[in-house]
Amino acid sequence: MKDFNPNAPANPNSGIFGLPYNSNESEVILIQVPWDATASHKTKTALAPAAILSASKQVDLFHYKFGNLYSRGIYLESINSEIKKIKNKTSKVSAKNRTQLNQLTTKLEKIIYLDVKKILKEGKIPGIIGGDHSVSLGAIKACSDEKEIGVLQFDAHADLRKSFDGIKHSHASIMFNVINESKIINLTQIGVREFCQEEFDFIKSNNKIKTYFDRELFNRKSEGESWRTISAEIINNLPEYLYISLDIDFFDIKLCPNTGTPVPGGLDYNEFLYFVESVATVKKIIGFDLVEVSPNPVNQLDESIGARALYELCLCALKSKSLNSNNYRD
Ligand SMILES: [Mn+2]
Repeated sequence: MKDFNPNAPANPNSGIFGLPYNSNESEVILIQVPWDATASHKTKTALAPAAILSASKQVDLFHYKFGNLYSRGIYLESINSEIKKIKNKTSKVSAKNRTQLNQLTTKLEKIIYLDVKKILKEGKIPGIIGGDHSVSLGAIKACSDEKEIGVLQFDAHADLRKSFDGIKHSHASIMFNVINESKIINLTQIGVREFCQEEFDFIKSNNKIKTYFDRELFNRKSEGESWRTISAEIINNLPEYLYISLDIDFFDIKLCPNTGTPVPGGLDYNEFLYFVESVATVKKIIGFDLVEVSPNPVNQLDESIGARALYELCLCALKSKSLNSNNYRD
């Protein structure tokens, strides 16, 4: 700890973002889930936690809006041995054996659920580093047991398919499963720009879901509405307690060229920062995840953007937790 200089390059033996804090000293606890068994395309999402950890050492700690909030501690747990076991088993299962794959993903969900539950019990903020988008389910279930939460999903896709390719817990069905299996009171989707009719009909028929399609956001901005006005409208309709799920493909493909299903469009990075920082000053973020980052060994762009977006989520969650003197667990 005494060697820590927040202005200097990260010590190679330091923790995530070059921070010196241990688990006891940290209010944000990150869990890594190197999992891509349900990804549609060949991606390297399972390699994301390690690549993000490595890229995180380059992130400057001082934050434009929140200063040195990192001093409240961010800690990355080592990979849960149970997750390693499931991953090993999965690698031996034929991709065609849907029954077995569904059983293993259900087991994984329970492990994540228990890990997140434990972090919440300690009054801390859990953050999940995926992995494909299916890793969110256990975390959201645990958070929705704790508080009446809404999920704020940043994603190019609606992820509301009833099942995808015979896989119940597919990345493409994550929010369908969240709606049906967790206790969330609201799902707000931002930036969605690829979806099927079944998903569109589901959005329109389910009053828990509010989707701000990418085209709608673009059109409103084009016709003169400010991002401030649009953000305020969205944020005013959110419940008090939130879980944020950030799929990296939410951003324009120039920021995540290696992700499994990139789609053109999406918000600018600064618009994202403006939005989540606004959320952090009026709502309480009790948990979050970053998913679908697919490392690119050539330019390391996806993991560098991912590390910065993750840092932003950590600080926004910390900021939101200190809104008043009460701990969010009341
Ligand atoms: Mn997604």
